Amino acid sequence: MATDLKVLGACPLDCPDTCSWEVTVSGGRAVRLRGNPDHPFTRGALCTKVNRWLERAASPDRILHPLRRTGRKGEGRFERITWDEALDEIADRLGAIIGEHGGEAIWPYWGTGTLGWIQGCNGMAGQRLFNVLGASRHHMSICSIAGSHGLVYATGTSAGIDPETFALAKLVILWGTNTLTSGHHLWKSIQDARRDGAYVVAIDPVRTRTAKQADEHLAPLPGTDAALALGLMNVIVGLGLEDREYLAERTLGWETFRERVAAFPPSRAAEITGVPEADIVALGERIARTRPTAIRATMGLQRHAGGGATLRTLACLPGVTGDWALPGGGLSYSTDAHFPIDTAALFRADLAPRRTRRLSMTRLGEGLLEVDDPPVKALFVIAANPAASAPHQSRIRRGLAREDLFTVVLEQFPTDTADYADIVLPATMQHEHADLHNGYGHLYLAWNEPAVEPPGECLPTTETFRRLARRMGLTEPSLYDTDEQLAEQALRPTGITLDRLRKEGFARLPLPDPFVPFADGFPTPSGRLEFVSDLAAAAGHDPVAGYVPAAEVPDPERAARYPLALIAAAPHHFLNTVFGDNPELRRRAGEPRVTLHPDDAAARGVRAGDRVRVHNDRGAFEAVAEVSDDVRPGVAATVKGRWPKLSGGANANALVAERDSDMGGGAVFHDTRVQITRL
Ligand SMILES: Nc1nc2c(c(=O)[nH]1)N[C@H]1C(S)=C(S)[C@@H](COP(=O)(O)OP(=O)(O)OC[C@H]3O[C@@H](n4cnc5c(=O)[nH]c(N)nc54)[C@H](O)[C@@H]3O)O[C@H]1N2
Ligand SMILES: Nc1nc2c(c(=O)[nH]1)N[C@H]1C(S)=C(S)[C@@H](COP(=O)(O)OP(=O)(O)OC[C@H]3O[C@@H](n4cnc5c(=O)[nH]c(N)nc54)[C@H](O)[C@@H]3O)O[C@H]1N2
Ligand code: SF4
Ligand SMILES: [Mo]
Repeated sequence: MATDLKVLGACPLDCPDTCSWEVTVSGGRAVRLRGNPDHPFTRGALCTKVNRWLERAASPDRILHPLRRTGRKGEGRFERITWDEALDEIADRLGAIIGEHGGEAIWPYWGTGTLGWIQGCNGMAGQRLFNVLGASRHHMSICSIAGSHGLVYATGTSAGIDPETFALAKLVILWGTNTLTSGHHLWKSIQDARRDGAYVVAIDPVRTRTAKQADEHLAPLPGTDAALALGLMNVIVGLGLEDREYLAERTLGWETFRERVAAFPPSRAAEITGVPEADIVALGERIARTRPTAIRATMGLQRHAGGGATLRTLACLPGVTGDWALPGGGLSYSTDAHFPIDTAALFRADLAPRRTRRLSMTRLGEGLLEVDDPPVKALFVIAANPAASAPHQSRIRRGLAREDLFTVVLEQFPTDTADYADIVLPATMQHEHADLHNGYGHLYLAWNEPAVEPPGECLPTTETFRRLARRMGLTEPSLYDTDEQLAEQALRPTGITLDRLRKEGFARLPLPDPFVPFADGFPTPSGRLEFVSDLAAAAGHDPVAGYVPAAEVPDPERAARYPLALIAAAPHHFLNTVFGDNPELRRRAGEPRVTLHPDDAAARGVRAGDRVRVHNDRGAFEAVAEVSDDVRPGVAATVKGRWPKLSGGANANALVAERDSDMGGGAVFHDTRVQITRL
């Protein structure tokens, strides 16, 4: 009797936890998927979403063959074609476009469908080919970049503390992060801390499922967190409990920053944030007297026009208290930058004829409708669903509908974006291809070994681009590197070999445990935590860390027309738009909803269960109203990830501006003013 085979892999989704998983293969079929019990962070559990992975892989909707459009753009009508036909057509069209407009008329648009270094957006699979063609460069601005930039000005890197050290904290602050939804494995470390007496505070305009589990919840107005942080530091300094030795030895610019802190007494912080002054004083005192204090601040916090400054200023708080020096103290954002992956070796920028222009992921509408010289004539969408996930939906749709745009979509499912494709290419799922991953919420690398043969004619992204390169007659040898060669090149600086990773499935970075990242200084120009930064000044920012207001939320004119600030955060049952079409998860998630405070609902004659229209001058979506003081007055809460075509044609991104945040050109998803009207 054939025995079942167990194959180790990793979850590819854009989630900090990057779970290690084990696929059971029987008779060539994947019959079971579970979390790896031996992985210290996964601890045997996946999540509500990925527990349905194999069901998703076997879905009748899965795209299994290349397709060519037969209907109008956006209609989603296609005919099956062969790979040969698809590659011929793509090679011909690209050749003609390059001949007429040059390589920059091509935009390879990678999304976060998989974070892999080989198949996914971290490694920008296919980038080498696009370099050879001289294509425009893709700026991955959609998710975390503003906060990363802000942290670099303060601590020299976006890589904060190891989330596993939260188990050692005595005070845990969950700041603009919904742990139990958007990366629940950290909760185990928080529970460990709690068993040792730690106190947990959530700071979120919405009383999320995480905030409900916390000991205390503060609900600031969206985009005001830097003012709150300054108020808290003001309380600490007022008590004389700042860590003077740490400030003298490990930080730069304290004298100047202290003046800024002095300008934010709790009364002023209360006025800006809407958090009661007494609560700010109480939390400030608690932080002042509790060592170590661990702050978890993730991407939700920086989806505002002042998002970069927010993370920059939050990172100053553990500098004032000296927490950065302690295991279990400091701030955690994304551990990505701790992984010394050789990106230069992977991307091979040297293959490009010259340094080409960069187009921003969050400005797709602009890129397709306004960018000229040359205009974008060919769009490759790779593991992305911008018609659902990127800002200003109606503009994106107008751009995608351009008859003179040649769009190729590499997809697993018939998304709203795929509906606009000229050619759809069928993509493998994670258990069908090889990939290399790192967590951005822990310190482990993972190797994902393919467990089964791909269904139908699905191909991994790397193989798709190898075949296209061959079809285009390109001779650059590195375009044909195998997945294993790519992984070896990427891994070289990590000190962990592919052989070992393959054998063990995962490996922690060779760092001390517990890991205190800045014990020997910060990777800033001064080697210290920089309250005042020359780099920030040179980039046109305030040299001193501080509070930069959001764009729409505090704008009185906009507030008069659109009185509610909309937050569309991570949904519990979907991962961005992945699983947004899964019947069981949709059933559990229920209809699209928007939650209003009872006062705001009453002012609009809205009762729980009413159908409402959420709208502003950019667009609208429909939802069922939920009335609850889980949201603070003035805020309306919904989630991202809904498929427009399954939700009446639009989702929250119909209302979001195509605007850059203060740093890095990040997106401003939670900086959106709206009105809500009963239907
Ligand atoms: N289940 C699930 N998990 C996910 C995802 C998903 O779609 N579903 N998405 C993944 C991805 S791509 C990412 S980037 C991460 C994102 O995960 P998070 O970083 O957690 O980001 P968000 O869900 O956008 O926002 C988190 C919380 O911040 C709050 N918030 C919004 N604005 C503000 C503010 O101005 N101040 C404060 N204090 N709070 C604010 C929101 O109400 C929300 O509860 O999660 C990943 N994990
Ligand atoms: N309103 C609002 N909008 C948001 C956010 C928010 O907080 N609020 N969050 C933003 C954030 S943080 C992010 S990261 C973006 C995400 O936005 P995108 O990067 O566009 O990600 P998704 O919408 O999840 O689309 C990913 C697609 O990749 C496909 N896919 C998955 N794996 C593979 C693969 O191996 N190969 C190929 N070819 N395809 C694959 C999936 O089927 C899916 O359709 O959304 C952003 N949008
Ligand atoms: S989505 Fe996150 S929690 Fe769920 S399996 Fe993937 S990595 Fe783990
Ligand atoms: Mo993200």
